[in-house]
Amino acid sequence: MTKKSATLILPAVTALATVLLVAAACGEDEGSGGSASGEVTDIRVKATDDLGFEPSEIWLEAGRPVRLTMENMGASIHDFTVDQMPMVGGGSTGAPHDMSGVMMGTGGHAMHLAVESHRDRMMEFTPTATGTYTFYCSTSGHREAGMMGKMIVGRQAPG
Ligand SMILES: [Cu+2]
Repeated sequence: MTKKSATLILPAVTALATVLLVAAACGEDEGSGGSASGEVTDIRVKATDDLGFEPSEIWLEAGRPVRLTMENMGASIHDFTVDQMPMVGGGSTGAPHDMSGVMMGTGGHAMHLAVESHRDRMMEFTPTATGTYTFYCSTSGHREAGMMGKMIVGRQAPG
């Protein structure tokens, strides 16, 4: 299964990169809540000190850009981390913090979005392959306590 999808990822990424470049060249609408972002899926995830995410299941479409905002409802730092997921964008953002002994920004994550207490942060990415991917909080002990969920990426709906 992974072998088959691996061969499909490269052309998809190239096509997506082209689309993104074209989109950027066509002018950036800096307005907030503008209609130019009609193709973007807006996702809001809440992280709580109960060591959970809300929602813990996120449904996405391959090839459709996502604007994910994580809101930290708790008193301690939480993050939204995905180890492996084919995507354009993503990366690392937010405050450095204790991640079970791993320094932030040393790579190895498709996505790492760290959010301080009672703040929110946004990250943009486009999933490029269908599948189910685990996300979790990498703050020490949080994943082990159940602070995780899944992103289910399906085919983009036609039209
Ligand atoms: Cu956490």
